[in-house]
Amino acid sequence: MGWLDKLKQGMKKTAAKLSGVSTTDLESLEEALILADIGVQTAHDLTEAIKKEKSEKVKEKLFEILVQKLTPIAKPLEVRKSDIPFIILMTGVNGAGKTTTIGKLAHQYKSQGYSVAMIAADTFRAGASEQLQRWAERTQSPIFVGAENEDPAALVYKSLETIRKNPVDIVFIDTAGRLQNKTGLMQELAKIRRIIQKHYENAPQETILVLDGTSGQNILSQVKLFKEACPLTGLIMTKLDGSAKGGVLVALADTFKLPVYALGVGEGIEDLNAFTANDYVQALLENVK
Ligand SMILES: Nc1nc2c(ncn2[C@@H]2O[C@H](COP(=O)(O)OP(=O)(O)OP(=O)(O)O)[C@@H](O)[C@H]2O)c(=O)[nH]1
Ligand SMILES: [Mg+2]
Repeated sequence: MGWLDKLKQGMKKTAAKLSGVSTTDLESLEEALILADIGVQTAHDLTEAIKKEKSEKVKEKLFEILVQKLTPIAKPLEVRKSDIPFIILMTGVNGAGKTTTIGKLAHQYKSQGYSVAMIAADTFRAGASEQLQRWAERTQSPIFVGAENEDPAALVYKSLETIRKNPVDIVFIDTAGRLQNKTGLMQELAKIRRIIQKHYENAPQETILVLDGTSGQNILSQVKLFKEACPLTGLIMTKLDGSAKGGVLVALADTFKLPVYALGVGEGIEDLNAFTANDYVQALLENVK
């Protein structure tokens, strides 16, 4: 199955929120857009813009506006060869898909010929390191694992010391899940970031917030609070399959200017792809007439 079909399949539940809706009935369209988690204001703005459309081509207009909105945040995650080791710090709330996404990305980069290492800086949850270890084995990537409850920042420091002597192209740092309102844990994240900078001034090149696509509007608060604690460079949204709230990406584009690098539509190693506005909007509006 190609990516677009996979995305359409994955976004079925979100698209279902817009099924049976006709672009000629703007009131029900606005309602359906809200139900798909696009956000109240955004849904309103969209229908207002469509009202102004004089031609019959209302769906095309809706398509065009959405693509225009999303294009600025649809950016690929580019590894800059001049900036190696390219360090990618993964953050997010519990269960968002951080560890799985590292596995999927490592797989992609390995197949492009990059060397990859992983640091399991989730030293608190039992089984967290083992989970990353399985992805390291699958992708044949070296991995740094700490002792139980070891200070994650200390582990990161030690690991980067070794990486300095044995350079790799890309380093993924997996961190423990943390709720955005837990100040202590957010400070820990900032500390990990500072520790990385003791080794490499320009690092981490990427600090990615992984978002669970089933969380709906709560995602907006996650982005806001993580961003305050630790500068983010981009977002990845997982679990678009199984989510009926996939429209929240549009709300993200309206609220923050952060790039969205990739979308996850399943648990498998191949179930992650770069986010492109066109494919996403096509999947979203699949059932709109
Ligand atoms: N359906 C689906 N499941 C996913 C996706 N991404 C991750 N998962 C599943 O979500 C669950 C949690 O994923 P993890 O990668 O462990 O999430 P995490 O953010 O590392 O979790 P913590 O370390 O506990 O905070 C696992 O069962 C994954 O297989 C996705 O895109 N779609
Ligand atoms: Mg994890």
